[in-house]
Amino acid sequence: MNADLIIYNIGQLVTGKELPIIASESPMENIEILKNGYIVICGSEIMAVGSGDVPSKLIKFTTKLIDAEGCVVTPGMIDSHTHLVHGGSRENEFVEKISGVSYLEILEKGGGILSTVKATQDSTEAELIARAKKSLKIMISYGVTTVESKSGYGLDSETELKQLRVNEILNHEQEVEIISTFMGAHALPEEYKDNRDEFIQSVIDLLPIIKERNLAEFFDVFCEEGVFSTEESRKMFLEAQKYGFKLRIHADEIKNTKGAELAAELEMYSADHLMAISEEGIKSLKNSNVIANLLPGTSFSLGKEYAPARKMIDAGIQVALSTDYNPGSCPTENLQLIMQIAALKLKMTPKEIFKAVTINAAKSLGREKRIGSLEEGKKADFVMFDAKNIEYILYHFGTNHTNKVFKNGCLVYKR
Ligand code: IZC
Ligand code: ZN
Repeated sequence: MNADLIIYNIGQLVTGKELPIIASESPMENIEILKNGYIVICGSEIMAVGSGDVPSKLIKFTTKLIDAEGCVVTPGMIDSHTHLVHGGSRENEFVEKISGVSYLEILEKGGGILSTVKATQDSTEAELIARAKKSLKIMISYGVTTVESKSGYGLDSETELKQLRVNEILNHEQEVEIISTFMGAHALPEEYKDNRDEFIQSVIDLLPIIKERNLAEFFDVFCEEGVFSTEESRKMFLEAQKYGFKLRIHADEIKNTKGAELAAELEMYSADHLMAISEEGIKSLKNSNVIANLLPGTSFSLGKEYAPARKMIDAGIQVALSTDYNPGSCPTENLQLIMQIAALKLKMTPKEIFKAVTINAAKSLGREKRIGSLEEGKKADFVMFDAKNIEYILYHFGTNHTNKVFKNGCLVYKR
């Protein structure tokens, strides 16, 4: 095996490899950071990672060498919760929202998610693709190389399938890897107001069709007061599990409905949001392998409480961070901004934050053997930053610190 590419003179190489947890430290600070590091790449994979001088036997006549000039390199970042594929936008609700009308009040009036549903139903597949590609380009520019993307703006079989097909097409037509989630239970369409069970059954009926066409790997429900109850959610999750879907949940976002407890009970991959998690919920997650996927951009945008990240991390729960990119509660593709909010508002440390968007996000998507850290045999997805240390990236907020982004060993973004 010959090295195709070597990045050397890396000031801080955040490999993301998990080290044994030291009792006196946060259980999320256990990621490896090498000083004066290098990465050796062969094809789309990592051949070697180390610090000090690159062993000369690795450097062949044809090897391309890149000097990182003492800057930070991290694994490609993973945005593990987005509503990427949608039509329209919701700036028409913005002034109302900042004047204090709540997210659920807007939804009850047929706005919010339901207005995006209408715009998504009215969009062609080509329009949705073009729109999502624009967002993905922005995401790459911030250092994101893998994105989870949910349906849920169809709520009818035709549009749900259209959104999921768009996920599939995006995987062939641009560089970011898309991981597809079916979220048919995102809101209750108005015509089902007096017939909730019928709608829930229609979601269940779609499961085998989506499975057969291999259009989604995960199943998600908006389990929330006024949306889908914990019992309704459990019923759909159990059906999805039967068909082999992996589970993730919108849990305890606005009101506590024991969503975290349900995630632990059904051994889900992630429980997302958790702004209103209870002590009991924290206990359940602590005794499970569920990743707590926090989305502080949503608290920022809705003017809501932040999830009690410190309490969860100190209890031993592993946390991921994502944008929640969507046209309503968090209209931003910028994962670096979310990481900066996590530092300033969730009081997470730089090491915890980089763990949250790399190896923990990979775990929340069941991809930790392939991506999320820079280790021999894993995919060569990495970000070269224009910063000498990870603290600087979080401290200097509101700006993009990315210099170059590589996906599968190929340069996909250059400042
Ligand atoms: O469109 O408002 N929370 N779903 C649950 C969302 C936010 C997306 C939206
Ligand atoms: Zn969401």
